[in-house]
Amino acid sequence: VNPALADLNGLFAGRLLVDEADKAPFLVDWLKLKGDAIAVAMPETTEGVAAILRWAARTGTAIAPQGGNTGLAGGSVPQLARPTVLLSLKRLNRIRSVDAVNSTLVAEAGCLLADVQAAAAEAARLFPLSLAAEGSCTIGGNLACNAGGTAVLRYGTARELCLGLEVVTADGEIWNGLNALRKNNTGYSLRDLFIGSEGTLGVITAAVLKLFPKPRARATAMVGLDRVEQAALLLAALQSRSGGAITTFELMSARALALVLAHLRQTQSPVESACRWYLLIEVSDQQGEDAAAATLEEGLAAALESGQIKDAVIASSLSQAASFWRLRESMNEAQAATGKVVKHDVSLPISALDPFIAGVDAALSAQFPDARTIIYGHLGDGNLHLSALPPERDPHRLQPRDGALINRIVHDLVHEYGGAISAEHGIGTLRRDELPRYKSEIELKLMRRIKTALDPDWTLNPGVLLAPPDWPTDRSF
Ligand code: FAD
Ligand code: LAC
Ligand code: ZN
Repeated sequence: VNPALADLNGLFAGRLLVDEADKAPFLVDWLKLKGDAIAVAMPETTEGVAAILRWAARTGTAIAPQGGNTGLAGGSVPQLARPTVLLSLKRLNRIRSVDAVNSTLVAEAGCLLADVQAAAAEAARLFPLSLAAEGSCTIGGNLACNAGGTAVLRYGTARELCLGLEVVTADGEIWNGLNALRKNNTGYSLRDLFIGSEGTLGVITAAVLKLFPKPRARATAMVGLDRVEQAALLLAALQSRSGGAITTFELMSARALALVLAHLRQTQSPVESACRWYLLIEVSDQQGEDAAAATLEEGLAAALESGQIKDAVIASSLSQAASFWRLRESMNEAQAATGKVVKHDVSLPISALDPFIAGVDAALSAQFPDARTIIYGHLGDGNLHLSALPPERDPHRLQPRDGALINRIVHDLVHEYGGAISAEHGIGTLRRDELPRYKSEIELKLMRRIKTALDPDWTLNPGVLLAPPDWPTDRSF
């Protein structure tokens, strides 16, 4: 046992876990990546976080912040070359205040996203960030990754939903930036620097979040069609017709839908016609139920008539809408049940989605004829999740080197079309070594300068996002 740990134990109010069995659940992530830590610290206050960071700076220990451990980029469990304390924010989980006049709420980092949504709803407001992991991910993790989800089209990513932050710096100082200002041009936006920095620049301990009026009505539909290009045109048409009231515009390939239906043991698809692509569309507005449904009905009827889409079903009840959502939200579980999956999270201009998909399909099926590729994602944001599933009869068939080749094929094509190799999950450790291939040297140099300015000893998540200077080059995760 590290002797400095005894000292740490006395430093903060909260828990320190050192037994292997107690630490174990924190050290494996959703993708089954394993990590290691000399201890798991669970502070209950911001001051407790600061005490841990000061101890880490003194003892040269690395710190790996963790929220709900639902991240999909390999950044939430420490896979570090130095002794590391995993800093779980889960017990720092109070809603500090709700301000109905300013339409803001202050939540501590460890609040579950679902609890933040519930606190907003209690004040008759909406906190719109929404993703399938919302019952287990934390608002601190959402901000650290600049999470997206299924309502970005209307409300923006986590970054756009945050007005202010409280952050503990690498040397253990507390920055109280919890202002609720909609406008603030008083220098560099430190808030925006910490958001999306994946725990490499500071530990987020609380945030001021923006609330919105609750929509008075929602209308939900599933649509079948054969061309992604037509889906992009449909989005533009529905946006015009509804005055920008489309909240969700999600895409699923036929294989993705079949996979999730089989996983849920559902024999019937909600959309009767066999199509190459399916969409989950939601309109939400302030006009009332009839108006939302009418917008969707009229828009889809026009699209059916012009042959833009092949089939459409509008949910006639809340439970039917929930059953459409369940298909989309079970997509990750359905994949996890197939074995080792090579996942992607790419973003492209919406106009490039169609040619990109054709190119990637051709390239992957030439190299891996028996791998099964599924595509789904947030079409309205130009964000595709593309996963290569293992061949059905041989779930261990895809080897790590196959994964690397698949990544290379997908990401090179993304780059060619002016896209990004991560849209919403982040770089983590999984994409770290690919980043230099796609970012310009000047961007990487500036990122490294920012890292060394804020965390000169590389205490915070060393090896996440950027490799430290002394990083062992022969180590591959
Ligand atoms: P963790 O996984 O614990 O951590 C993620 C990263 O943030 C790590 O690098 C960690 O060090 C850092 N971090 C965590 N907390 C803090 C903090 N307080 N301060 C500083 N750094 C911190 N993501 C989307 O964007 N859109 C989706 O639609 C989506 N759907 C998902 C569906 C499923 C079923 C699953 C399992 C994941 C999904 N994700 C999605 C990914 C994941 O849920 C998000 O990235 C989420 O924001 C991570 O939050 P977390 O609290 O679990 O963070
Ligand atoms: C989703 C996750 C993978 O969209 O981001 O389901
Ligand atoms: Zn997603």
